[in-house]
Amino acid sequence: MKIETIDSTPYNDQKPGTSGLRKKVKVFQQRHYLENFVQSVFDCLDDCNGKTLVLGGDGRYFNRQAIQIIIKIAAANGFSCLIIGQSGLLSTPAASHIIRKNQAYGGLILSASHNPGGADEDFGIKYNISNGGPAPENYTDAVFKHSQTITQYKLADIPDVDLETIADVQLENLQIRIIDPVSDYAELMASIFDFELLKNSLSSGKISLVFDAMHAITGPYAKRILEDILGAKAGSVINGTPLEDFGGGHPDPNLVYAKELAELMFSDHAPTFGAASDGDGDRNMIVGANFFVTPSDSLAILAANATLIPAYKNGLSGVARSMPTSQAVDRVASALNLPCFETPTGWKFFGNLLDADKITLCGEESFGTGSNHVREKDGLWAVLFWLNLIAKKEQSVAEIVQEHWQKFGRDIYSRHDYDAVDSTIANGIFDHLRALLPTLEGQSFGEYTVSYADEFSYTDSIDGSVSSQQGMRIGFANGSRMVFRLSGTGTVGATLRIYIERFEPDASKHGQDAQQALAQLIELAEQFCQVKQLTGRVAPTVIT
Ligand code: VG1
Ligand code: CO
Repeated sequence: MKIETIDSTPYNDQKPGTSGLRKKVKVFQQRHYLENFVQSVFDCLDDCNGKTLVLGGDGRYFNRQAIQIIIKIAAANGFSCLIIGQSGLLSTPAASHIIRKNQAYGGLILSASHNPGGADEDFGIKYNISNGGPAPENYTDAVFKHSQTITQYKLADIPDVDLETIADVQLENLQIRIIDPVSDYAELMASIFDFELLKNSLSSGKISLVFDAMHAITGPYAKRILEDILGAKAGSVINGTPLEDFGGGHPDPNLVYAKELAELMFSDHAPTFGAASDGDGDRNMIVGANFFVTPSDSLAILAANATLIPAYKNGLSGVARSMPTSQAVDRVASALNLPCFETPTGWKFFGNLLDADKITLCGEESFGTGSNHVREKDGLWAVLFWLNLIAKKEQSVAEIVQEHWQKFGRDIYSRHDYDAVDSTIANGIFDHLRALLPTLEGQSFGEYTVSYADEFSYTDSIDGSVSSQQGMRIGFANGSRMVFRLSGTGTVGATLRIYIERFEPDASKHGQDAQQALAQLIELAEQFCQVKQLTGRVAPTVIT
């Protein structure tokens, strides 16, 4: 195999964020841009020789071209086996599983997840390590550093690979395996959940469902598992064909962007269960008939009921949530006497805890939940978990949630996002907050007395690594909390996220609308950060 060494010039903006490197497609299409980053990833690994690499993406614009380029760079860097999803497709959780199942050295996942796709939209790339999970920060920091000085990359002189045909192809020392992207993952799901029970409930129509794949990667997965294997009515999966531009939408599973599903679920002909997934299939939205489940509650409910699921019947070793996620799961952990960890935002922080079996379940407020079955959050897994619970408990989504609140109290929760804020203004807001926090402790604002105000820093209990500046948090004496963070996945300006929660033990008040119940805290958050005043906006871009 002829290997060429190509001279290149470095870029200074290849810093991976919360989940990989995300930029506009046009940025990725610059000369040597993708090549530099991929070579930097490989240069920062110990030795790629003779190793296996998994490759796939969410099917967005530039996915196929990028895969052909990466194949040539991987071949030139000595990988001996490339496992690639047919048509270049792999959902993020499926990629994680395939890395683990094949004991691959790692994988490159091509996705910008919930960011829109298309020639003028976003592309992304992320390296996952041999446990199947996102590379830790010390590695991504090293890649960034290397990318700023890289001067050349290697390219194998081989023809483009046929990604459409499932086959094993041998190119001299390199084996290329084009695999069915769904079958291994479907098998894994069958090993976790009670598929017989699910078949009975779904094929009989006892549970009716609509799954909105939002024209992203989960379409083929949901169709195969929910319709073909479990017998849900044909057409239960909507927007099920992956499109390069996701049909022009945001593949972000919330009530704003999954509009078609939201309208159906809040109508008088709503099915028993509704769900949606994001661009790369790692996140989920759960909706019952006329009832929305907050992701933080979803995590707590899965933890509280886990022993009803075959794979978790012996109980959980522990649970974890990201810092801005509500404290609902903490209440479950304390009732079940389980360890409970609080990590920074982003799945990479759960990896060590899962590997060390300190936790079995974990999740984030941003519609991500997962378990030790892979090292990524997993949208369809959460959907199957809920379906399994509904079938087993013979209750509706609303009944399950309300019963949970009665037992544990309700953590009323909301996140307000301000997208595309001018970066100077956003930085100003955080400088101001940083100065304000130390002055707040002990101060009272109406019924809210500040008991702590700090900037979250995390020390990994397994490897001792420290991640600082992970968001500002203000806690109140009555258990309420607010958190301010800047997003690490946006590609335009800065996205400011404000997370607000209040605990309500009184069951007679559990029916409240979250925005109303949180109104005072929302006002207080504005008083602290002044985002509306400084940006001239009247409302958040998205409220979840
Ligand atoms: C967001 C979410 C975070 C999630 C991340 C990646 O990050 O808040 O919880 O892990 O997206 O998810 P940020 O930095 O924008 O707040 V995904 O589905 O985009 O891979
Ligand atoms: Co995602």
